[in-house]
Amino acid sequence: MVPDMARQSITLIGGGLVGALLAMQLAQRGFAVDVFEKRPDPRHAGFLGGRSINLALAERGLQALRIAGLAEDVLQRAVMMRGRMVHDRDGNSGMQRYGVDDSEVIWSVSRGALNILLLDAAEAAGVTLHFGQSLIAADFEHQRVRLADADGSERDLAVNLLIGADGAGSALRAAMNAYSALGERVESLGHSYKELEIPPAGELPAALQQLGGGRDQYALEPHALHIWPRGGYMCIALPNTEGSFTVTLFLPTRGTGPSFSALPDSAAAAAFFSEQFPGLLPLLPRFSEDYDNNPVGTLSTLYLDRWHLDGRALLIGDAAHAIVPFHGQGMNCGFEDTVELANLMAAAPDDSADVFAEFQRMRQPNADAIATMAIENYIEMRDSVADPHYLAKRELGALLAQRLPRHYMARYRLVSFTHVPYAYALERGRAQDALLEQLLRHASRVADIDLDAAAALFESSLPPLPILRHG
Ligand code: FAD
Ligand code: E0Q
Repeated sequence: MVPDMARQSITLIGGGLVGALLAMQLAQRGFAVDVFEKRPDPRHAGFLGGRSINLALAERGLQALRIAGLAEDVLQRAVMMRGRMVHDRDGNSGMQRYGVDDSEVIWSVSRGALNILLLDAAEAAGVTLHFGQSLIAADFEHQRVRLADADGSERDLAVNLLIGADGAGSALRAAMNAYSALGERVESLGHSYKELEIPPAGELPAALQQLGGGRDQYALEPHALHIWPRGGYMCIALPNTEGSFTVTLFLPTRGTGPSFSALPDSAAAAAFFSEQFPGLLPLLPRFSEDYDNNPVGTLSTLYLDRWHLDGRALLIGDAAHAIVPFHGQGMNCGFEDTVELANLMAAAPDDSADVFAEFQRMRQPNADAIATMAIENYIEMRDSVADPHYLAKRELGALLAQRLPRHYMARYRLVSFTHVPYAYALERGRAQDALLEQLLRHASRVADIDLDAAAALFESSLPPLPILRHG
């Protein structure tokens, strides 16, 4: 690059997970990047009032972090999860492995710690961060935005390229949509969530401290994502490095059965928990405070016809395609977005209209596919993980995966442990599922199935999988 050549300048709205990682990569590729983030600097202010919230990082997100040179740092602060531990009403639990071995695991990471790491990395790469700066309006005719600081005082700023990584409730999206309709559609799931916390075992009554099998300081098996599926609702728990777990209750927002509106306070909710989650409640010593103080979050899927306003403004991450969290892929998908966009921008730095259009062309079919799979995984999680037919399919799938690694790979594994496009995983998963159903129609027990015939059916019906192994 010519040293004194003016670098394209980019104004990024939102310094969350996707914004920070995108900013870093754009700076690495020579762009001048300013990030405006609504919240105060988490490195000084303390993150989210000190609540620890975590999320699952899988291969797609990890690959983006590798490309940015951050994977090692992140994994150092992550807890490995080998599978889901399913807890039934009677207090029995069983582990369902996610992959075939320990090369196929996912990672529980602290959202706050990850955000801080990404902000530090962005700054080190040359990004200028502005905290306590909320986008409140955009004038696309004159390429100006209006920002408000924490006291509400406002200022105008001239911008060149605008990118919105400001999350599901994106203010930039609202401004774009008001200027030129984006074809926005929000499908509410009708379910909401609330976070609770299982403290380290040492903080629980002595009688409960062996529940994790005496493992370290954890009250439950640390290397698992715990699920308490109950049909219309469920709880999950992900491990934190400090020995605690963050529990998330997913429940209908309103309705006559159990719902957040029917359980408005911790007194009502405690009675519900002691009936439906009797093994979990004793692990939640701060149940009442957590339930009464922590907010209820809503869950929906966002679809847009357009992610960009010609070459002037683009949406990325949740701002463009928020999904329900039941596959643990929202951040992973957003991280994949950042690599794609940074590469396209670097290849054609002066053609933002083409780059933004190409970005949407490449990513939207995949965002749509993971949106569909995330909703399907909810049904699977809350209803089926304990269902005999589902378990039989899993068992048959595992046998076929061993026997036919080039012709069968569970959809979960395609999504979580490979880089094949999400749209391919959805399509391949449908085709494989149809064959499994066909085989199980004639034999309800896996032991009754002729595996040679089953293998022949898969080989003759489906093309081989692409080369899947990552490095
Ligand atoms: P966000 O993380 O929402 O960041 C947006 C940023 O923009 C924030 O910092 C916000 O303060 C800022 N901002 C907002 N408005 C403005 C404004 N007007 N001006 C300036 N800044 C603004 N994904 C996974 O991959 N794995 C999981 O296990 C997982 N679990 C989840 C569990 C739950 C309960 C939920 C709700 C989501 C989960 N997700 C998970 C999804 C994941 O949280 C999101 O996909 C991810 O956070 C998207 O990142 P983002 O940067 O696009 O948006
Ligand atoms: C994962 C990892 C919030 C959340 C995050 C997740 C998962 C689930 C259920 C939920 C899906 C699974 N899953 O276990 O199949 O793999 O991230 Cl609810």
